[in-house]
Amino acid sequence: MARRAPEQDIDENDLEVGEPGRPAAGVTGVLVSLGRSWEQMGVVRSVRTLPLLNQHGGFDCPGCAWPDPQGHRKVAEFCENGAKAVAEEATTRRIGPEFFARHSLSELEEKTDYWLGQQGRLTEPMVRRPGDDHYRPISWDDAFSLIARELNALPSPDAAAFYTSGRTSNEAAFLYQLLVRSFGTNNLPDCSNMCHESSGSALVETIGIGKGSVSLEDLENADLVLVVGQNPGTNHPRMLASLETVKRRGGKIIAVNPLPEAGLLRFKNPQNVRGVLGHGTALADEFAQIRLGGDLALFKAISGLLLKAGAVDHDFVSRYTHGFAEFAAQDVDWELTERATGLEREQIERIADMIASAERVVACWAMGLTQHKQAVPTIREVVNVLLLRGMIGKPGAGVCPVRGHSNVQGDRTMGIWEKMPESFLAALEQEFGVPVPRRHGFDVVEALHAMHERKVRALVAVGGNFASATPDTEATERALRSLALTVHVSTKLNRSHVVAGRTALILPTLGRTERDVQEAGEQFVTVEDSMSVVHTSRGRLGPASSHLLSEIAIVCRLGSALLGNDHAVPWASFERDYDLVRDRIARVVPGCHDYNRRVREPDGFVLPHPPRDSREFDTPTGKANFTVNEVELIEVPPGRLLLQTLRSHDQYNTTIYGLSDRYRGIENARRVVLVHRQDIEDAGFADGDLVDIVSEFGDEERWARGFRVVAFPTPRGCAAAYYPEANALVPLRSVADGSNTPVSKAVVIRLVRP
Ligand SMILES: Nc1nc2c(c(=O)[nH]1)N[C@H]1C(S)=C(S)[C@@H](COP(=O)(O)OP(=O)(O)OC[C@H]3O[C@@H](n4cnc5c(=O)[nH]c(N)nc54)[C@H](O)[C@@H]3O)O[C@H]1N2
Ligand SMILES: Nc1nc2c(c(=O)[nH]1)N[C@H]1C(S)=C(S)[C@@H](COP(=O)(O)OP(=O)(O)OC[C@H]3O[C@@H](n4cnc5c(=O)[nH]c(N)nc54)[C@H](O)[C@@H]3O)O[C@H]1N2
Ligand SMILES: [Mo]
Repeated sequence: MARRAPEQDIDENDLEVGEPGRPAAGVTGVLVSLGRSWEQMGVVRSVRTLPLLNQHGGFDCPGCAWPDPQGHRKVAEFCENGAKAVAEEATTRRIGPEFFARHSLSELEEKTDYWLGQQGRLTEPMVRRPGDDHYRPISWDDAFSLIARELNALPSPDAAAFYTSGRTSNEAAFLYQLLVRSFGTNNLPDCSNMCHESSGSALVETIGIGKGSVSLEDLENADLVLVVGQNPGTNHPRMLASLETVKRRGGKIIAVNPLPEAGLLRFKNPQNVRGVLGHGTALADEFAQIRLGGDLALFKAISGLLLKAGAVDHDFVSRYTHGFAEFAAQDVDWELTERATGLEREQIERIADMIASAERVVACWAMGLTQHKQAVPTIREVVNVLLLRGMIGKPGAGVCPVRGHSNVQGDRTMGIWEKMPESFLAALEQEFGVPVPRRHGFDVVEALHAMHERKVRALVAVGGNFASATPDTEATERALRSLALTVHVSTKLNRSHVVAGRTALILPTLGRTERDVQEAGEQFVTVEDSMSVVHTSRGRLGPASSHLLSEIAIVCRLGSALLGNDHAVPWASFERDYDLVRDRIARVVPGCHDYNRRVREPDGFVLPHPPRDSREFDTPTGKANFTVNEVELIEVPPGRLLLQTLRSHDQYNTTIYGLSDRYRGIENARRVVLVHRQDIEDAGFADGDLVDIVSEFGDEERWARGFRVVAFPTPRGCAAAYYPEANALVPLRSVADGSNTPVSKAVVIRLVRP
């Protein structure tokens, strides 16, 4: 296993390539996670921490948003990558004022995200003042007054953008959006804008609510599960155990993916003896190796085949849906379908047959669908197939957009959205007696454009790594450096801190794993998982430093500093006792009545979901809507490739844990571009050559230099490189229709010799 000392950075010449496609998880996964934990937190801290992961009374895994089983939980309800996420936060490494005295900003700018993240936990508030090349310590009080002064000096509240990443608790998110709206703007861009926004848009239009309709039990009781555009072996490893259950009960799995991802094809369950010792379960019964962006055409063709075979749930369609006649009048263009998908008609027919004969179908998807220009219509087509078969609001069936960040769904429920509906804004106004602005705010892409145009002059971020997660790195960094103010509430150092505005602050905060004691005693927070279950999370470790404040405390103190001690919102009492925040959530947020009592139930509670609960669809037609969507072929000129940017097995978004993309067989390097062997040859290169990548968008060109080409079994014409290194290539203007999500999975590129 390649591990470097924290003071070293990545040496890209150490690349090793092995055979991809070894079984996912199993014994190696357990060993890797223990190794990483011991290295970062020491044995005693690991033994104390890991058993509390996802247990009643313990803390919610800061990794992904995959739900916990209700009732009985296994002793170790975590996975290799969850353990790495914990180790990353619970590390015993620290960086305080002496670190920032030793390293200037200009020096830190030269480091990779990997190096920055490996330095350890932030311990004290720091400020970079105009013209200084160092961050220096600042007291909390001075930090809040300085931020308040800068924000109040802006020409308008709309000149600030307030970003959130999806780790923020429900309580912190609720207070944060209240603070931002009390200040006078709806500029609340969040990581969801780059993530499942397309799912939200498509689901609201078609079924009236932007959330998944299945429970964990539904998924495990399905007799057919589609896993589309998702790599669960790496990004949602605990999902593999549910997929294994599906298989054990005789169900089938169809994987649709351009890459033969190990977790989809074979899985060894580390939580049972058979899994640890055996050869693993072959998961996918059918693997459709689709071209990037081909899914709209695929699902449209599947619908055509279902219609032709008469495999339609007419009772469901007539009682609950709208738009069937127009939808059913379409013909399948097979030539277009084969060009878009790269799949053979026979395979699509086999898949349609499997769907036609299944009683309970769940469709799961993630970034492989959401980050395309046609993401929204693509997801609408997935919904069309399920509607045809009556698969919404039925046990063991439904839509399952698999969420990323552990509380990204909860943050939305709490009002982190630049365009919350009027009903929410009115309830907020009524509850607190503060005027709430109605004009929609900026999402991530709009905020970036506004920064370029100097309309936005300040960025405040609760969590995340705005500089590295967003598209068009070079231009984005220029925009961030030009801001009057950047403020980051963070646990660890990242690129966004070193791409500093004129005045820049780092506010260090408690993580999920840490005990949070306030005046009213020890506190817990609440979160919502990917399946709308709301439950508590309580950290147990001692804080990384005695100077840390919780995110809630930071938001409350900023609230008092910015809006005045006599502000209508009782910021100080909210900081003392989080129950008081939850009482307000109960009164403002739909579905959260009696919140304090219900979250204290052992498994928490499930938020209402009308299509799932009672086949009610809150759409303008009052029904679930069939939609008609046109296939747009992605134009790739000769000699060009279509590039997707994705996660390796050893990272959490922009946080790089290490350099081992084990299941794909790539070790020790991250600046690699995976290309089909024949395409490498056709471009006049050899496997392992060093190349520069040029992205082409209209007449714009973007460069990312110094990548190794690696021959990989991707479809012809398709390539892959890691996020965030490849973000420099993603054009800011290339966005999904209807959701404005950056198109990170289809970038037209050419490879050039350096
Ligand atoms: N360990 C770990 N866990 C994580 C994260 C992490 O970084 N590390 N990130 C979290 C977050 S925020 C999120 S959003 C999720 C992300 O979870 P994923 O969506 O699984 O993440 P990606 O790596 O972006 O993988 C996209 C997958 O879609 C496939 N794909 C790409 N384009 C297409 C296409 O056009 N069609 C089809 N059918 N497939 C396509 C890719 O080959 C890849 O397998 O994971 C969450 N969990
Ligand atoms: N090219 C390309 N770009 C992408 C994607 C892609 O697939 N391709 N994926 C997109 C997706 S799906 C997402 S969700 C976004 C992710 O975008 P972000 O959410 O902005 O990025 P992260 O890397 O998850 O943020 C990591 C940082 O969060 C901070 N942090 C960690 N835990 C905590 C905590 O408990 N509290 C606080 N306050 N801070 C904490 C740490 O300082 C850490 O450095 O990126 C998007 N960008
Ligand atoms: Mo995400």
